[in-house]
Amino acid sequence: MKLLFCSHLDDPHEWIPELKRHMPDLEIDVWPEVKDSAAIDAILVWIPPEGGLAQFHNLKAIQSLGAGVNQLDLKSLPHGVPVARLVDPGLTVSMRDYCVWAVLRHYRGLDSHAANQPQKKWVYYIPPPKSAVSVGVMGLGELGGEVARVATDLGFSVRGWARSPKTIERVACFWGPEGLAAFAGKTDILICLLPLTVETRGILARPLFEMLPKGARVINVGRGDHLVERDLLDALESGRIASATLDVFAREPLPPEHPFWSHPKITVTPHVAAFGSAVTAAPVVVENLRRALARRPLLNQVDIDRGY
Ligand code: NDP
Ligand code: OXD
Repeated sequence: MKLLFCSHLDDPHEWIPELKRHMPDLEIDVWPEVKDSAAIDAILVWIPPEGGLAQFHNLKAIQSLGAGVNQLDLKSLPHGVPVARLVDPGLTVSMRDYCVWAVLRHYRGLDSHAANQPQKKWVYYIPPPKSAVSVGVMGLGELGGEVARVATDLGFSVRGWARSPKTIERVACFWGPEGLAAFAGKTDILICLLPLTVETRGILARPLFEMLPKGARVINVGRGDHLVERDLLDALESGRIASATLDVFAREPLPPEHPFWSHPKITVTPHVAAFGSAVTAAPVVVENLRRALARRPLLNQVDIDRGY
């Protein structure tokens, strides 16, 4: 089995020993050093190399280095080659931690305390009981499902929204476009953990903001193109949305002149909500390489038509 590693973000020196530990006879080329493109059986990729993947005629699998796969431009990939998104226990833990941080920060009013400090203002703020605050998670997959579960463990009232019906203990589940208004109507802290697809692009926009209770908080850890930026700025201005924590942006890195950087109600983090680790992800990737060799369906295989 010959694998091509292709990423400008992930470190091959971290990945190669871990992959080989689980598959000692694995051969690995690191883009752009490809000796023979016809010899490549599988690719482990964040963003496809220049020229696309059609140059690899014998690909048996495309394994994404991201949980999201929109950056692969699914429709441009060689037809019939299975694609898997990354499900990595390490990635899930880091996303869970980030969302806990963002939710508790809003809930405990930590931004107000930080703003009061330079003015030496001693302002007592005791939040309402957690059970009176509702956390709404859009996307109840690998990451959103875990975030919803941890939010219930913290004591919040939790609701979730997905594409298909779901049952998660102590989580009020809603689904489909017809379930969106009921989901949003009682969501105080909204977390977007959707994949970016034709259906979800631009979903964080005025119609949804108007469904939320006035003063709701928005946390976007999905993709930048889920958000209609102008609508968020307007909603913050009117007070419909009280504040936003944004980890992902339509343009990354976020350009220096972008208004989000200096907006007092927006917290920007540079697409770091979750990070995978070769140590925790390699076993899953290697299992998929074995499956590809045996021409068996991959774990976490993407439905190309659905887009995730
Ligand atoms: P999954 O594929 O496991 O879950 C996706 C969830 O979204 C599913 O519950 C799915 O519903 C739901 N969904 C998809 N389309 C719709 C729709 N049209 N309407 C309602 N619900 C929908 O993905 P993950 O949980 O692994 O990852 C989610 C996203 O998180 C990634 O695609 C990526 O964009 C983002 N991400 C961001 C990171 C960061 O650092 N900021 C890191 C990693 C991921 P159903 O269950 O019914 O199929
Ligand atoms: C991912 C990401 O999709 O890091 O994994 O955004």
